Amino acid sequence: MSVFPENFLWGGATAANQLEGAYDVDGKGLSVQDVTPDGGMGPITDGPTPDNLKLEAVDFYHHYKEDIVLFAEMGFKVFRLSIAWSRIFPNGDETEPNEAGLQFYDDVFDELAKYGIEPLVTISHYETPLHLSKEYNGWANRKLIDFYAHYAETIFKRYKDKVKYWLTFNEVNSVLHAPFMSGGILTPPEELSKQDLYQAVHHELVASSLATKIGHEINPNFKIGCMVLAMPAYPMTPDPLDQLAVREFENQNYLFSDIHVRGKYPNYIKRYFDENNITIDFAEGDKQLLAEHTVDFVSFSYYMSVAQAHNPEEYSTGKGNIMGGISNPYLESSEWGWQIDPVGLRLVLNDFYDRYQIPLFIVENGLGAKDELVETKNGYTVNDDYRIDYMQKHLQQVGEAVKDGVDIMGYTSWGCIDLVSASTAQLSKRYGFIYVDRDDNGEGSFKRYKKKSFDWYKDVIASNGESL
Ligand code: BGP
Repeated sequence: MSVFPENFLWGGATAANQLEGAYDVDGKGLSVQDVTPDGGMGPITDGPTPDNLKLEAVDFYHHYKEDIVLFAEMGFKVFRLSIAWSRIFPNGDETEPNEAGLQFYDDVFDELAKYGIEPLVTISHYETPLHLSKEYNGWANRKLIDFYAHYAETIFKRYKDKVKYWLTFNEVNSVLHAPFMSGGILTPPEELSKQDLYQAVHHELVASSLATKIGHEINPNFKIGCMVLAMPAYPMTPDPLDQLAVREFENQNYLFSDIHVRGKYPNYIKRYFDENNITIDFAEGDKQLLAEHTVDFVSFSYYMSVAQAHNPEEYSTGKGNIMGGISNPYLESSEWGWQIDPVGLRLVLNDFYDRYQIPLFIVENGLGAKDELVETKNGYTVNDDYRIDYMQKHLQQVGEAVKDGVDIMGYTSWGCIDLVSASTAQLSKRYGFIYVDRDDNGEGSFKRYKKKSFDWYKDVIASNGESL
C-alpha cells in the first residue's frame, strides 16, 4: 500500500518567462525578465537583447500541445505554470486586458483539461511588467496593489471554471534578496533602504490578501495559497549562539508564511524593525485584510539547506537558491554548489505543518544538472540517473513526512520540461524529464526528447509513489 494519499497531486512546475518564449507575440508587453540577459539579478539592458535566452525560451507558446501530450503520458495530475502578467496587461496599469493573451491561457487550460490535468497557476512569478518597474519602481510603490488586484480579478473571472489552484507570488520572501527580479524594484539593492524594502514586502502581502479575498468571492471553491522559498538551516555547532543565528535566518523566511497564514505580523519581527528604524506604513483596512483573508494552503520550493553560525566569517559559504549560507560538511552539492539534503525536506514539511496545520504543497524541487543527449537504438535520450537519484531520495522523505502525519496536497518537480534557468539565464542548467534541444548560444531545433527520468517518474505516478 502506498503511503501517499489517493488524490495526491503529482506533476511538474514551470514559469512563463522561463518556458514560453514569444516575448513580443500577440500583444505581450515587456516584463522585467526581458531586459535581464544575465539572470534576474544582473544589470538590465535598455531593451531586449539577442543574448537573452528567455525571449524565446523553449517556445512552449508554440509547442504547448505536444508538451502537454508528454505530461499526460507521464500521468501528471497537475501542471504548475504562471500567467505572464504582461501578456494580459502589457504595461500593467491598463484598464482593459489584452484578449489575445487571455485566449492563449484559455487554450492551454482547455488542452490540459482534455487529459484531466489540473492547472496550478502562479499569478506572479518574477514577471512584473517592465513599465510598472520603470514608472512606479515596482512593489516599492503602493499603487502596485491596485494593478495586481485588477490583474488577479481579471484572470480569476476569466478562468473561474478552469482553474482551481492559485499561488499569489512565487517565492514571495525572495524580494528581500532580489528586489528587482522578485519585486520589480529598480533602485539598486545597495541604495534601497530597509524601510523601503519592508514597505514593498508589506505591499505584496496586502496584495496577496486582497487577491485571496477577490478570488474567494468569485469562486468560493478556489484554493489560494502562498508560495515561499524554503531553506532550512542547521547550527554549525551546538553553541547556543549558532542556534540563535539559525532562528534569525529562518524567521526572515517564516515572516512571510506567518503573515499569510496567521494574518498578522509576528512578535519576533518587532525587535528587528525597531533596531533598523523600520516602521511599516499601514493604510486603512490593511490590518483587517491581512487578518480576514488568509491562505488556504502553504506551498514552497525546496532545493537545499544551509548551515548558520554566529561567526560566519570563520567558515566557507556556499552558493544557493537566491540566498545561501555556510557549507555543511555532511552534505554533497550540485554542480552549482546547492547542497543536496533530502532529509531537510522532511524537516521543512514537519516544521510548516506543526506551525500552521493547514495543507502543504511542494511546488518546486529538483536537480539542475548538465545533461548529455546520447543516441541509442531507440532514438535520442539522456541517461540522467543523477536526477532520478536526487528525486527518489527527496520523494522518499516526502513519504516519511506523510507517515509523520503531515497533510501534503501534492508535489510538482521544478522544470519538468527543460527551461531557462532563473539564476544563470542559461539552458545548460537543466531540470526536466524532457530534454529540449536548445543550447546556451540559442542554437537548436527545439525538439523534445524523453530522458531516462521520464519513465521513472511515470512509474512513480502510476504506482502513487509505491515504486519509490
Ligand atoms: C526558484 C524559482 C524558479 C527556478 C528555480 C531553480 O528560485 O522559483 O523560477 O528557476 O528556483 O533555480 P535556477 O533556475 O536558478 O536553477
